[in-house]
Amino acid sequence: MLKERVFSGIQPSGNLTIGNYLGALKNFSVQQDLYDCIYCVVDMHALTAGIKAEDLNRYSYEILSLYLAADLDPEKSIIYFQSHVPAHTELQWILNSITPLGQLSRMTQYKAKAEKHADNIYAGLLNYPILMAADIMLFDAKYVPVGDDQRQHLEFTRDLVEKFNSIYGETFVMPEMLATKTGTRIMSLQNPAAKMSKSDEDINGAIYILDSEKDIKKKIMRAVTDSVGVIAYNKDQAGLKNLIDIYSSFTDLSPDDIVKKFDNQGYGTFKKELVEVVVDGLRPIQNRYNEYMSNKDQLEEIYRSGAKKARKLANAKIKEVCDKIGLIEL
Ligand code: AQP
Repeated sequence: MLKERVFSGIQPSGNLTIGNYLGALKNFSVQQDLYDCIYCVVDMHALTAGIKAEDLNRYSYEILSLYLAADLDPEKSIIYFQSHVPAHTELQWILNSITPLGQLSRMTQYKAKAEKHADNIYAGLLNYPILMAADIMLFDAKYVPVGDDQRQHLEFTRDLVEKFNSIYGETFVMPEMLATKTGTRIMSLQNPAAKMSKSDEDINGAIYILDSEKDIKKKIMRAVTDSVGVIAYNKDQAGLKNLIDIYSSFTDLSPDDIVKKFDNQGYGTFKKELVEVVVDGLRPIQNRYNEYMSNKDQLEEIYRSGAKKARKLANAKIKEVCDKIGLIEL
């Protein structure tokens, strides 16, 4: 029986955080044994962040290496760079034409980023969700393993699937979110009301996957908590709740187990143990990452072969779409 398809991607717009790891990457390798998986480095998305050319290039290699270090296996999954498969942007253009502008402008991520950079908002930022929808629809992905922060974009994709199918006839598979237990939304260590992001200007708000032990310790010990002074898991102690979520995601202990474990202990003791949990959790991936980064030939072989497989699938889908919308076949 054919396995159901999974598609996911991470944009090379900065150093990956433990939010990216716990919300997305950590689950990728588990899924590759259960599903037919496609994991993309969505480099075209990163252009919407106004990134410098040398940074885009470096982060792209870094993310590919992190995929492999997180146990993604090119023999089991298709791993490639989005820009190597032009069908992504081709489908995006087609979907542009059935996307209501009002819906795009109401997207939370767009509003948050537009507010941050009010002086230079580009069309790419607004159109980002359409490209994401095209990524998913191009491969008829049934499941999309993304963090909770991307839930709205997935709903948007579902709307486009429904709309296209109702105008042109059954063409695309309706995708669903493949949710994770915890780690679905890791928040900034400095502002628990904002999600932890790789492009956050406050580097103390994020723990990066490649951070040194010293930096991880510094950031966790300085993380914002509260003056209640009791270890508990509730939304009124949002900073602490976030730290418990991080602990839980790395250890698979439930938040309740963690609260019990640290009953009657201070925040300092909890934070010190959290440092160990995070450092131990990241060490294997950090070690393997260095091995992959030092072998660019191997990386090239992997992304070339991935692009070839992805193009074959994507081109067949684009052909079907063009036919449905009335474009003349060459
Ligand atoms: N804080 C988070 N908690 C849980 N999951 C998260 N993800 C991102 N941040 C968190 C998940 O990581 C995957 C990759 O996302 P992306 O790079 O394509 O875009 P993003 O969601 O916009 O990630 P960032 O880190 O916030 O990037 P920037 O700062 O460039 O916008 C997704 O599956 C996402 O859910």
